[in-house]
Amino acid sequence: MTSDECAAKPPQRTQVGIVGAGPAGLLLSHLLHLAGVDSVVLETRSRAEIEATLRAGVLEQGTVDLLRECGLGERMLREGFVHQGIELLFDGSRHRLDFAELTGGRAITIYPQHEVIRDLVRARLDAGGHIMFEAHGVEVLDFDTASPRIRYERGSVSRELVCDYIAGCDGFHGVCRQAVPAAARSEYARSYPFGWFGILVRAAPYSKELVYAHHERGFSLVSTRSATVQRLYLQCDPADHPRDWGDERIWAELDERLATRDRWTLPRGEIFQKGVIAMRSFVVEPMTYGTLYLAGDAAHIVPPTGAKGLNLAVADVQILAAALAERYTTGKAHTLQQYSENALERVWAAEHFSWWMTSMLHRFSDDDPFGHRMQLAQLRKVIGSSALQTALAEQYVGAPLPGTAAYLKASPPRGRNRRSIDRADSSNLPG
Ligand code: RFL
Ligand code: PHB
Repeated sequence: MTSDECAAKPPQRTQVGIVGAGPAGLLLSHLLHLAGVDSVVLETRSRAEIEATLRAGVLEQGTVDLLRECGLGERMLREGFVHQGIELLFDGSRHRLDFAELTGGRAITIYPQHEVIRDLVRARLDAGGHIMFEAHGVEVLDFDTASPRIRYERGSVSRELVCDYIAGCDGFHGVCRQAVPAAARSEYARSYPFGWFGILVRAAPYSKELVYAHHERGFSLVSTRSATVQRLYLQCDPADHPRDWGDERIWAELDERLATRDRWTLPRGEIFQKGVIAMRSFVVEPMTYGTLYLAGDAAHIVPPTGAKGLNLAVADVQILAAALAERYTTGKAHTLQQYSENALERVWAAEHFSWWMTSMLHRFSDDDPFGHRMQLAQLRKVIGSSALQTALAEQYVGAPLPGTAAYLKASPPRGRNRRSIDRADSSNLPG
């Protein structure tokens, strides 16, 4: 542990115990801090690891607005790229969707997830926040009571943190969702018969905006990370391994799938990272049990085609932080009890959009020419209809976040929001 990570002895009590230092857990901790609510974040990996994990790139307008409003926008606004549209490539031609025009000036920002993580970690540590990195063997306990506990090990020392609430922000493979009794949760899932093979290339940007390409050999996506690093994806077999994809095969496949009548090709660059990503849709309902609240990938997964996962995690914790802030400020639990219902509305809309984009753009089976024709008909309809273009654009840039950060302005200065919760008013407890 560095002094940076946790200056004092690990706390034994906090208001909100947060499992997972991904975007959901860290942003929740930051928003709660701004609302005067204490939290402790427990993360199984090291700071270096979480700051180096490459994942999302696309931030919705509402995500950008929230990060800016809560003081996290400086580097994002300086280093991120604002994109005012995307392109759909099919049947040898590129077609631009102008988001700014279709959505009244809304846009997306390309700013890598690990940079968001770095900004969040820095902000929490600068504010004296507690992030317990390398906390192993995390167990969430007693969350069917008003005094839930989190047990964990750090070094070889076993510790316990008593909380008012636990936020399960530990991603799809975390322990929090699994800790909810099976009979108390319903899970809805779909896995797709393909994966994405993702690479990072040292090259200048290949396109001004992201290109989503439909091809009979499979989907591909041209994205970017910076002026010198580009992110490309190819639909692949989910069982593929990076060793199956030599550089020559990658470039040949990209040449074929991205070929246009005006002979667009990608100049070669050094490929310095390769990986295979599974494609899955998943939702658990409800997103709460007792004093345990699930947020982000712990509660739902989308295939990356709609670029929604990180943005949904942000929306969840915005709703949850506002509800917790209200709970501590007014003593009322009503909004908190509505958390799952409120969050799930946006979750299902994003599930539908991600499934629709995935279904429209990927090859589903080797011998389905009818399916291929249906996809082309759908893509032509989108391009030919301003109503469909608008529908796609609105969903891609994302609906505004509910009541964006209004509670930040309303909340009292830090330290004055310590109203203890009324134990008798634990109406979310099971039984
Ligand atoms: P995370 O990021 O998985 O963080 C969970 C954290 O919890 C820790 N953890 C534990 N800690 C303590 N105890 C335990 N038992 C623990 N178990 C796990 C983990 O180490 C981790 O640090 O979940 P979170 O915070 O909900 O954030 C979700 C996003 O990471 C995810 O939805 C996005 O990356 C999805 N996604 C995209 N989302 C977008 O909005 N826009 C995009 O452009 C976009 N592109 C993508 C993506 C995801 C991708 N992959 C790799 C699946 C592109 C790709 C390729
Ligand atoms: C990315 O840049 O990683 C990215 C962009 C758009 C997506 C998915 C991933 O839909």
